[in-house]
Amino acid sequence: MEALDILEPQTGATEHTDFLPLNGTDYLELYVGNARQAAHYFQTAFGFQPVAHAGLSTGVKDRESYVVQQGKIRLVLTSPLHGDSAIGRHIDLHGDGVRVVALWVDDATKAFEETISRGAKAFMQPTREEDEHGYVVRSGIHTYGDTVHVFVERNEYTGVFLPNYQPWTPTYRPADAGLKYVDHMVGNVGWNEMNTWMQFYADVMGFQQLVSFDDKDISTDYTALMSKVMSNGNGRVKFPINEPAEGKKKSQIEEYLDFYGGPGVQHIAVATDNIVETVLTLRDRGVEFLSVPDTYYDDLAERVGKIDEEIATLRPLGILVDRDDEGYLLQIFTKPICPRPTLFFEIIQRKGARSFGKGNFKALFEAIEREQELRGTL
Ligand code: TYF
Ligand code: FE
Repeated sequence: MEALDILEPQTGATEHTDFLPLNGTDYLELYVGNARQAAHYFQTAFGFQPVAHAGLSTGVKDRESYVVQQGKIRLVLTSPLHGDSAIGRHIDLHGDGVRVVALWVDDATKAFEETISRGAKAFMQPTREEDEHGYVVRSGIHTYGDTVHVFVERNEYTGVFLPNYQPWTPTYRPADAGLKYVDHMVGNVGWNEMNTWMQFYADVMGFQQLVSFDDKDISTDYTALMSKVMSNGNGRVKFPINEPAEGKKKSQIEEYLDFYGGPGVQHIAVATDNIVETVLTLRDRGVEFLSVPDTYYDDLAERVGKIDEEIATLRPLGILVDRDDEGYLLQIFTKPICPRPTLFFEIIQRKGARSFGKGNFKALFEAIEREQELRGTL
């Protein structure tokens, strides 16, 4: 089978009408303890640009949100303004984390109706919001854990982000780091729940499994996990889903579940078209990456064949390389960006490859285990 064939249902049907057409990821909203400082971190360390703000000064009474953007990647950082709030409880339970994975659609009412009729649990009824820049319609459904998908219809909106947000125009604007778009977002789910959530994305959202040779059924010395990738029809939205498995010691997925207090978003993979430049910039600004042993590079040329980059350039930066039948990819993983060992980022550059880096899993998971060891959580 080719690296990334979509597994067709065994019904004889080969044509599917996409009942949930997605234009891509619209935004990711993180609930965080201090949105102001988180925005500063994403500006300073990752090179996100200030876009919009909502809070007391814009008539919002219960929360403050900062919107930052780089390429097509839009993050919303939200904190509650009072105690005993739903946002505050989310932060208490999970630490800083992704609450909303918002998807850009042409019709948020239809997206809601199609998914609800297929069994989704409603989070937000289709809601129209408007201001002098036009209108948006948003609706939402629940997914794993406390995570939700919000469908955003914004084709008739020209404002900076959403109604109730004002442009945020600080003079502090560190340069961007070359990040372009969200490549994939990974969910960690509970023991034996992977197939349930794959079925959810298939049945409720019309996604299909990417049958790639990097389906993970992995046990390194300690880390054991299973993972499969679901993709929407046009391939713009890809959700790998991990579940823990029994291994010699504690699975990194179990560690996540313990600290996050259940299922949630594990990593956000963001694409660059020059990973060397991007990683140099991020390192310079204090972003910390996992490192692999130097020996990883000894047989790299043999494993991946000819690549455009010099291995001598990749080695000191810790950039990983993998090849599939369509090309190759370069990737690197940050350490968790929060006190809890939960959410982290992946930087990825694709040069033809559409897979997820199977050839790197062993080295990567051993690097994660070394971190677990340091935390004493193995
Ligand atoms: O998204 C992926 O599949 C890769 C590899 O816990 C990966 O980025 C898989 C599981 C995991 C960390 C990275
Ligand atoms: Fe990934």
